Parts: sequence; structure tokens; C-alpha cells
Amino acid sequence: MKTRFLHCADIHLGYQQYGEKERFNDFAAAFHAVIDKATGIYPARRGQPGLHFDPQIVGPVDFVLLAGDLFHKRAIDALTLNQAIRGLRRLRDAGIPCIAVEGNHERAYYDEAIGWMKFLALQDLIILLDAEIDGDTLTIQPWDPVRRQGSYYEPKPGVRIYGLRYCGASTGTAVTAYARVLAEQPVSDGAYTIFMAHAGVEGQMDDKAGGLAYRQWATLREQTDYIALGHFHRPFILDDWICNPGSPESCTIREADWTPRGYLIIEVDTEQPVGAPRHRILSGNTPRRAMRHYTFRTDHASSPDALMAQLTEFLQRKAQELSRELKHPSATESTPPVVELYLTGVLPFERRSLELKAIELLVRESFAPLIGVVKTQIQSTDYPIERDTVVTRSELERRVLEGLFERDTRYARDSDKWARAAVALKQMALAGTPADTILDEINAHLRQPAQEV
Ligand SMILES: [Mn+2]
Repeated sequence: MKTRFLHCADIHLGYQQYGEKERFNDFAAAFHAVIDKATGIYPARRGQPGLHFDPQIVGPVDFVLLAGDLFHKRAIDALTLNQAIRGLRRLRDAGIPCIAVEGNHERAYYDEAIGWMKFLALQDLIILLDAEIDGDTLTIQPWDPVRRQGSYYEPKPGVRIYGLRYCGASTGTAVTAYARVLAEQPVSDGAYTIFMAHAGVEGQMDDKAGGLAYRQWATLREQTDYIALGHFHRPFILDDWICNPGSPESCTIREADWTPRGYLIIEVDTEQPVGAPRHRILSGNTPRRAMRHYTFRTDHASSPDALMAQLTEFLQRKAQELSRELKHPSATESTPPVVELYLTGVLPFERRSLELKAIELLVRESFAPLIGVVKTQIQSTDYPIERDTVVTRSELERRVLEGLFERDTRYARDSDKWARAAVALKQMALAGTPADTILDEINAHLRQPAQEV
């Protein structure tokens, strides 16, 4: 059996990022780009000719997996629903089934009978999979085309897809229960099995909760050929088995750095000799709005004028680099870009003299962006310091820390020692000391706080 499918997730239709209508449209454009790849048809859109991208990855595919978060929120408006229906109709018209699970952003409210994903299933636009969970018991049913619900579906003979909605904190229990049920299922020879869920894997995104440890996913290893995930917007492929395509458009500017992302195409061939891989996974990169974030340290600007001069030089250089990048023949990012400028460090002059409006204007003049945002993360220098004494930077740092510890009754008694410990830890971190060594150091201080460090 040979087949080819597209795996996407986290489309987030309906997100009007920065309150900007164009960004609302961008999320629909990214969804259409995924569908272009799935159908192999690249129609003109909004007056622009169709954009061919990723020429090394060709469509069309036999079916599409949508692993949750088609919508950005539960309460969507008519325009957002229209975007979803227009995109999904293109798949249906091309005879390509779209198999989906519900994500956290689109869950039905508890007092509602159906959410919008269920609505799309009833409209025959998606095949929405889920299992019934009652306590520790998980029950699966084949897809029922009349009731438009079920737990698994076979888009073609020899391919079976199981689905599970977003389960939040109980994902671990649900996946374990699902694995038990799958182990009892009769498997026909050569069948290719996919498990789809809206959940992550621990360690793949530093600050994102909701991931299962790899060993928890491993309970599905024997029963599945491919785990199709969504939820984490950062793409990853683990062991050629657990796959997450990443968000086609950027829900935060940080996501813009994660390329390629947006969709995966999987070419399946189950007639390979024993031991050979049964599929090949290709990572695609959807066209999306150009988004860039720049960081500028203000430490070396002795006056407001000097800061503006340095910033002008910096921003113009970055704008030229970006312009060159976006004009490259292989570039697919759309313009005008979204630009965020972060000002960091310590401001050597009064905060009041920092003219944010003028800096915003500078960003607009340099990039002519769709959105230009300036964010300050500058540390304030307004800590009381005797003006007439000259101290080194490290001594100043130690004094400031000591002052902070003095304000906390738990540490006030040994504030000087805690300040020295904090400086030592900072230096270890800056020197790239491994995290567990730093932890040992902290433990040592906690055990003997009153001793000399
Ligand atoms: Mn999402």
C-alpha cells in the first residue's frame, strides 16, 4: 500500500493579532497555503497570483490530518467561520478528506451541545475523531458517517487513523487508556496506523505546559506507525515517529524564528522490505507574513541624542538586511513586515528622556512595516546611590543586591552574604556553567546560609 498525506495543526483562524485586520487575513492565507499544497493547486488570492512554494515537496495528497486548533478561540465570528468553510470546501471538492481532532482553543463550552469543530463535522467538511472517556475507561467506535462521529477512520484500505481531542491535564491517563485499547485491536497485515492528538512532548518547548513525557507516548510505539500532534507551535520530529508540524502563521513573534514549519508531508510505502522505513517525512515551510524582532542594548548611549544616532544606524542596517532577504528568489514571506524592537540593558540617562514615540517613528521610517512595536525592558537606574562615590560596576551590583536582600526579613540578617552568592551564581550562569552544577551551588548556599561564601 502506498499513500501520501499532509499533516497540519494550529491554524488559529480568527486571530486578529495586534488588532490588525491584515493579520486576521494572514491566518486565513496561511491555511489556504496548506490547502494549496494538499491539493497541488495554487489559485490566485486577493488579487495576488498563486504562490508556489517548497518545489521539492509536491502534492496532491490522499488525505489531510488537522491536529487541533483550526480556530483561535471558541467564540468565532461569521467571517472566521467563512474562512474555515471556504478552505475545507476546497479539500472536499478535490475529494481529499480532512480528518481532525479538537484543540484547546476551540473546545465547546460545557453548557453548549456542540462546538464549531463538531458543526464542521456535521456539515460534512471534516471527520472529527474522538474517544469516549468515562473515568479510567476509554471506548472507541468506528467513524459513523450518519451521526458524523467516531474514534477511528480509514481514508483508504490499509490506513487507519485514531483520534483524541485535547484532554489537558488528563492527557497522560487518556493516552495510556487508548494504548491499552489499541493493543486489543486486531491488526491486519501491513496496515499503517496513525494516532492523532492535540498534545505536546515534554522538553520540546521550554515554557509550554501540557506535554507528555516521551516514555508516556512510548506506550503507543507497538501499535502505531505515526503520531500526529498539534498544540506546540514549535515543529519537531522524534524518532521519525512522533511529529508536530508547527503553526503555519506566527501567533507570537517568537514563532517566526522556527523554520521550516507549517506542514509535513508523509509518503507511506508499506511494501518496503522488513526493517526499512515505512514512510518518509518531508518538512514544509508555509508562506507567511515576515516578522522580525530585534534587540538593542541602551548601555552605551551616553545621551538621548547618542541613543537616537545609534538606533538610526542599527535599524537602517537591519532594514537593509531584511529587504535583501525578502527579495531573495526563494523568499516566500509576505510584506510589509511586522517588526518588534526590544530595548534592553541599563539606560545611562534619565528614563524620562527616552522618547518612545520618536523611536517608533524611526522603526516606521526604516522598515515601512505593517506593524512596528517598540518594547522597553530597560533596567531603571533610579536606585539610590551616593553621587559622590565612584564604584566599580561589580561593586555597584553587589550593593544593589545587598539592598534588595535587606528589604526581605528572611535574608536581611545575612544580606551581604546572599548578595555575594547571587553575584557568584550570575557569573556561573554567564560562563555557561551546566544547570545542575549551578543547582548544587544553590543547595550549598541554602544549607549553610550563614557561613562565608
Ligand atoms: Mn495552538
